[in-house]
Amino acid sequence: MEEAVKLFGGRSSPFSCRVECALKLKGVKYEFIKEDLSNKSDLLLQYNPVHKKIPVLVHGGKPIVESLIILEYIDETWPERYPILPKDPYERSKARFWTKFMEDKESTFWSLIFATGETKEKIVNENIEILKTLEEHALGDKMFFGGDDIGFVDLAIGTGIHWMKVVEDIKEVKIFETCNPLQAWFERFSEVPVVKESLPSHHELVAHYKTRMG
Ligand SMILES: N[C@@H](CCC(=O)N[C@@H](CS)C(=O)NCC(=O)O)C(=O)O
Repeated sequence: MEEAVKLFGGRSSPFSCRVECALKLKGVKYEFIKEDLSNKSDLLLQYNPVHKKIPVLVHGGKPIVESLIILEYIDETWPERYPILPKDPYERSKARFWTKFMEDKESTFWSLIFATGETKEKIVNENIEILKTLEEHALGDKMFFGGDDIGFVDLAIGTGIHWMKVVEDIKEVKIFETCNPLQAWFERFSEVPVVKESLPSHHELVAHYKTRMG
């Protein structure tokens, strides 16, 4: 008998969204448990006592935390279905490098939310530099970061960029627009059926963050 899979997540979280995409790509049936982050459930605190964050994947009663670690767990647990990480060790190491690169730069992106004036301008330029680096060194002329199909890096970066476009709108800045190859890649990424059905709408997210940012 298959062990139950539960995802403690939230519709407005890019980290939760990338896990949902991975589960759908693998065709894994799961129960989605929406967490209210302003009133976290006892189960969430029990399953993720260190960071107290979503997403948490619970498989057969055992919790796995941190979205990128969850993606690797999903790939290793259902290896016979859609491959998320490349099989080749060298290609795997490159995929891990780029997801780590983006993870290390996450604070540069989120710091834009409360930035103003010159600081805002500086952070915009830093984000453009990050995207240009991705374009030049990771994407090149490939269809997807994963090659002909989406994989680990696409899921990590694509969900991040969907949210970046929301922050761009709210802060009235242009980051993504200056990166043509990445824009074309994002259009292809967001048209992949599993991604299309999992990403919350841009307008929904703008409304959500506007309320939170006052
Ligand atoms: N590095 C974590 C980040 C997860 C994260 O930041 N989750 C946010 C929602 S988008 C959260 O649960 N925040 C609640 C809190 O910080 O109290 C991952 O990749 O899973």
